[in-house]
Amino acid sequence: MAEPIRVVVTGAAGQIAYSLIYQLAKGDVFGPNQPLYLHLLDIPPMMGVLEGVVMEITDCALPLVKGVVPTADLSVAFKDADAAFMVGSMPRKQGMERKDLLSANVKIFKEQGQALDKYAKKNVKVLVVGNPANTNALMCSKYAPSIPRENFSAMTRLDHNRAQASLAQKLGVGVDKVRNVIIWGNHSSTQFPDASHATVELNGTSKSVVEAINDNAFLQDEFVKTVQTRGAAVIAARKMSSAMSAAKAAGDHMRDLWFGTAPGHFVSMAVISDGSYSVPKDIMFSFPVTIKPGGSYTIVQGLKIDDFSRKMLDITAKELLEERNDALELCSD
Ligand code: NAX
Repeated sequence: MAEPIRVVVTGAAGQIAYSLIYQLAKGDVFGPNQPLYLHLLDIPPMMGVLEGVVMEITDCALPLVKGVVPTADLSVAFKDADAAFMVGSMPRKQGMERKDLLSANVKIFKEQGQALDKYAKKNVKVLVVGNPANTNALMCSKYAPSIPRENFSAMTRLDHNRAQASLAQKLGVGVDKVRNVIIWGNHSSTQFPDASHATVELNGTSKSVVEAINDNAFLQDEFVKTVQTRGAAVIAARKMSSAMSAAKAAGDHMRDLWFGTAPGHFVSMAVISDGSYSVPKDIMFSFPVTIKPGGSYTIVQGLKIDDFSRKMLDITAKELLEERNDALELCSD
């Protein structure tokens, strides 16, 4: 059996972590032959709840789990980390302005970036889930200069999975028959869910989703809005935000970083922009990517961007630039 790896989950007493930890512990993400230590970070008032989570992990009796380290100490949490799921963040409270929320999170992700820099392995893979995820990932990476920027990404996989499932429903096919949807930009309501490069397998042959649906008004309006507002729809129904599907998406994202994407498939993840598709550089922007085993990703190049898509990409890029500039201003305080 392989040497155990060290996997950090922050926000470990929260609801996404509750679903995520089980997937990690049973081998769904790093494989059924990969033992691991779970490093579970939360804030001091949550240590009691976290103790209950640790009891449950023990009671699952899962052989891949070689140890569990519950902690509120960043130096313990990030020590020798191979992979980190950054789920914990400051939630928006009533009366809180967007800038107050950003300010609280810049502080959290600055400290956690510094801890990653100091204690984690240099090849650690860092996935930021906690919102505002793109800008939190950017800040985390900024304060971890000894770790390559390409090792940081933010999660838009839930939006990607939502888009794929929504198209499959519309087409009346299984979700596995639809591939290569794209989420561009921010994990926020400005994201651009794009079906124009997606394909669907119908009766054994691959066809463009645009042709199969043959309804541009639907693809540019209802489909886009449904995916953009799906999180709010879940909250309205469940009275709590998406957790099971968010944890599944985080697992999908990290598994693809670990094992690579299947040939001919691309997935969406927010990575540092290199200027592809005329997106401003140095923001964490969700692009279509292919990934080689071990986590080296390539932004898919050469996709045709029509006028509608250009407008949508520019809107979400503008929001990310504003978030980045606000965050940078807050750090200089
Ligand atoms: P919960 O409120 O259930 O859990 C968050 C946990 O984080 C709490 O236990 C809290 O004590 C902890 N925490 C807060 N500050 C911390 C810190 N400085 N260090 C360590 N832990 C800390 O939220 P949950 O539903 O699990 O959501 C977690 C985050 O994911 C939120 O920011 C949420 O907005 C974000 N989401 C991101 C998604 C994405 O697609 N990128 C989708 C789902 C989700 O909305």
